Amino acid sequence: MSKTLRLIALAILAVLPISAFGQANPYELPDPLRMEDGRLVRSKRQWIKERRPELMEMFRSRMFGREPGTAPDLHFEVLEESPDAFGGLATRRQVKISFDKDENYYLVLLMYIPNNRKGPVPAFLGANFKGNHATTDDPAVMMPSKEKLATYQPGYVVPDRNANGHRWSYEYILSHGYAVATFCYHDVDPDYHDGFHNGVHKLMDGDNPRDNESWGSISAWAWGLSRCLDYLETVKAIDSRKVAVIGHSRLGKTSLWAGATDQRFALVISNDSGCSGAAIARRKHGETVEAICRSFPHWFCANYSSYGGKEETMPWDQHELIALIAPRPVYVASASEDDWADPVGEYFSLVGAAPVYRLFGLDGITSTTVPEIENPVVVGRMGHHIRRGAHNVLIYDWERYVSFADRFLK
Ligand code: GTR
Repeated sequence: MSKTLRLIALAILAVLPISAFGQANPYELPDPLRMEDGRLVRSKRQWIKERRPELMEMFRSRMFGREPGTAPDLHFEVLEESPDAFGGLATRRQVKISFDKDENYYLVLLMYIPNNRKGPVPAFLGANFKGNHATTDDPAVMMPSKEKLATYQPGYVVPDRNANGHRWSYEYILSHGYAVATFCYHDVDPDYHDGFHNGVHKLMDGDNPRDNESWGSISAWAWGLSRCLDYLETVKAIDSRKVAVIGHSRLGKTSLWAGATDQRFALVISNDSGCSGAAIARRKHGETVEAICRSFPHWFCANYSSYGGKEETMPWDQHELIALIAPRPVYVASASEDDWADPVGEYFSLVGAAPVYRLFGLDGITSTTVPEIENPVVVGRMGHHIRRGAHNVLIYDWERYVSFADRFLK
């Protein structure tokens, strides 16, 4: 079957009997291996030198915006460290990662490093929603400072300690030999639309006027993940060539974009990233481009909203965001009740990216039958599961991520 026919077949199958997840718009995916000038990509070299940069340009100019280079004065200060975390399982370290000389712009990274290690260990890195203190009941984790809180959305209410602890299975991760690091995403760019005067946009853009391709918040959070990786590169206990970047929901969109923009990330995990993350936009199932741009215009560059209701005119689709991770391992997870994120569309972005992995001589997920709930699938460097239940990150998800990472990072 020709490539075009295969893509059409995939499109038709994709709207067939997966009634549990509802119906979707019929669609035809752009071929990730077709250059804008019509040429077909035939080699790894051509992908790396020509097609990948073309796609990066597409995502930058039309979706996430153009991220700047590194911070003007990146420096690190260990604020606290103790080897006694979780009854001696891990060393906790809290680090201020500052972006400017005067330390007006910084994030606080919370790290746990397993004590039982022989050499440098691989790590998971991901941003969190509610603050480091909300990821655990560890009482030594610092609350956000008053000074930091003053930069968050007016009226922001500090979540309770451990409010999101169920999302961070620290002891499980650590006991499997991984370090784990996280920061609150508001530290990098508070998640509300104030015209980009807050967060690192202000620092990095200065007085430069914004245009339709200027970076949005997802791009800023991804930039923050890269600055954390800069720090991890200085930590002897961590093998910085083995850092998996992970995120849930809007932060799953962010981990995918971080994996695309920063190829130092060795493995990329999208947990329920949905619309503008792993989900195929053309399916228009659950959240659409129009809906997301209406609710969260600040997440993207201004150009993105012009595709609202016109997804079929997008010169790309989200399988090409997955393809930008190739040849590195990528995992896409969904939850059965998370219809808003379109689990079927999330699955098909893996299938749509598989031809690019193939170009690297790697197997990928190619079955056009969406796997059953809680029937995880790993093929080559692609992993997938649909957890039973709602939009969340739970131990079931972490168990799959750790076992997937074991294949590549151990
Ligand atoms: C929803 C949004 C989704 C997803 C989610 C989240 O309101 O529509 O795209 O990002 O928020 O981040 O929890």
